[in-house]
Amino acid sequence: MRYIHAKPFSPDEVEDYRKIVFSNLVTGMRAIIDTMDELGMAVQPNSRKYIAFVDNEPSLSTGEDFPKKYLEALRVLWADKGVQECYAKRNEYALQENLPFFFAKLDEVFAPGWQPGHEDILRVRSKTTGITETKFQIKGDVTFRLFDVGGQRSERRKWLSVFSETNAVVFITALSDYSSGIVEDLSSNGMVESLVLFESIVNSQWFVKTAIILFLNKADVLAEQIKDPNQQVKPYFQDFPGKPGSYNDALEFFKQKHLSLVRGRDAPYLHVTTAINKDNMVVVMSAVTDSIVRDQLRSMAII
Ligand SMILES: Nc1nc2c(ncn2[C@@H]2O[C@H](COP(=O)(O)OP(=O)(O)OP(=O)(O)O)[C@@H](O)[C@H]2O)c(=O)[nH]1
Ligand SMILES: [Mg+2]
Repeated sequence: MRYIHAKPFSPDEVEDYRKIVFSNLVTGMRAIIDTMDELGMAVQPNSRKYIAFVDNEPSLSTGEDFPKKYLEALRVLWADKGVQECYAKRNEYALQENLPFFFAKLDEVFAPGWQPGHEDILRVRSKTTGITETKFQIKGDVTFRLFDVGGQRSERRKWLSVFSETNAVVFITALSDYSSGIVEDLSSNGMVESLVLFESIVNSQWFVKTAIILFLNKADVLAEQIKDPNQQVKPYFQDFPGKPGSYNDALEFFKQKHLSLVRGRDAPYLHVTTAINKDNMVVVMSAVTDSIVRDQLRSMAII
């Protein structure tokens, strides 16, 4: 949203993202190593000495480059056979998915003076806690106030505080979650969790008159994942009638799963999205703002 509406990030914000990239790399690697421990997997003997690095994540001070000794440690660990095998099972352990992106440019991010660009910031994983508000001026005269809330279970009790002033709700489901656990509880299926939550939001008394906009996001991840013989839809959703390996069938199935939960109200606006693809989001957000503005005018009986 910030990129689409040309609200540049301040130097402080860019600096915060830069630090989070380092943290994402170290924490991500630690999560893999911890998972390997649980699974009784081990890194190669040559990699072992580097584990202490990821166990002790240093906090960076402002302007401080990523510590050089971590470059070697992270490079060796990421290349480790056991680490790669464990990462390949990431859906079972809710491991973050931005690691290949940042590990592929390890030298670049460790270079002195490196700053994250747009593409990098879009890839940063930073859990939202609390509620943040951003204002956008749309098409000159309409002001949008966007409230971003966190999706994890512990965050949801805070949602109520913004419900009463809401004209539209954007609900985002990660399409790729059908085969994965969630961080809070690995035995829960991410897609089921999302569907249950969507059902309660879309049918909530709070939102009877509110436009609901459903994003089926991470379409790019679904397209890749569906090619993996170990991540077919059927083992997770017995009622899946589509062809194995078919992106379109999977997409249609998850669309219908969501829409079938809507009771006694207008169907939500639905968009298939890839949030890291700016061109895609420009088109989607333009459609979304149009529908919100139209709904508002209609409710004021202007059209
Ligand atoms: N490949 C891909 N990655 C995505 C897409 N959308 C989000 N991500 C990545 O998913 C990760 C999570 O993004 P966040 O914005 O932190 O997720 P969130 O839904 O706000 O999570 P909470 O704040 O905990 O509710 C980031 O690393 C993003 O780059 C997508 O469409 N495709
Ligand atoms: Mg968030």
